[in-house]
Amino acid sequence: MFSIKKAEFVTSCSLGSTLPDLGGAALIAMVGKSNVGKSSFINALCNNKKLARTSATPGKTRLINFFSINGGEFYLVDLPGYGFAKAPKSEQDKWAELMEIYLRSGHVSHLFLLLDSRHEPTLADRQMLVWMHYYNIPYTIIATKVDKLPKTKRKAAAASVSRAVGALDPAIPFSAEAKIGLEDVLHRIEQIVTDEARIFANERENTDNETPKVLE
Ligand SMILES: Nc1nc2c(ncn2[C@@H]2O[C@H](COP(=O)(O)OP(=O)(O)OP(=O)(O)O)[C@@H](O)[C@H]2O)c(=O)[nH]1
Ligand SMILES: [Mg+2]
Repeated sequence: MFSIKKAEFVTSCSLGSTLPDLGGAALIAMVGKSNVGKSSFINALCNNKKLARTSATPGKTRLINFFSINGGEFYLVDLPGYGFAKAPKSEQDKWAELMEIYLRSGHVSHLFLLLDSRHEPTLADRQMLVWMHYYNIPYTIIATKVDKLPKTKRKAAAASVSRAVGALDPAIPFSAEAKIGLEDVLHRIEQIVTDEARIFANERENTDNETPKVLE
């Protein structure tokens, strides 16, 4: 059974930073509204509450944070959230610029779009889906905080948020708090990592001399 045995922080990036060269390993990045539970999701998967910083106050994650899993088998990327209404406009513009440049960089293999299982997706959530389609990035939807819903409603809520945001497949019901959905997510990651290894083996010859990508 595929598992996460080791997780380590690698580096943080912002506008102007050079993206780390991770040698063709799969990069799985978390996107979603501020406070939806992206950093908690990473911590739950890695079984380490101190790996990514979390907070009850939205807007905690401000940089792109890279975590190496199983000594570089693949990477998890924690991204700042969107839709943080209290952030100044300049901050929101900076976020949008950083996100768009990062998603366009071709650095991401797969996105996990996190949606709160209790709420209707917002316009920004649907916009994110449009971006993922536009930049042709494969994605999986995760319905977070299902511990706050009765057991019998979780599956339907996951299907409902997914449909509402315009995705084809139902979301994976997840809770970092109650450790629900870990197996399903790990199974998904295993598929992504296996696919990526195959793609990388095919493309390696063409990318050997590629210069590092800068976020600008
Ligand atoms: N009940 C419950 N609370 C959760 C769960 N996951 C996260 N939270 C809480 O939601 C709040 C936000 O969690 P974060 O993981 O910091 O959210 P984030 O998406 O990284 O937020 P930003 O970094 O601001 O974009 C924290 O108070 C968490 O404890 C969950 O599965 N269940
Ligand atoms: Mg965060």
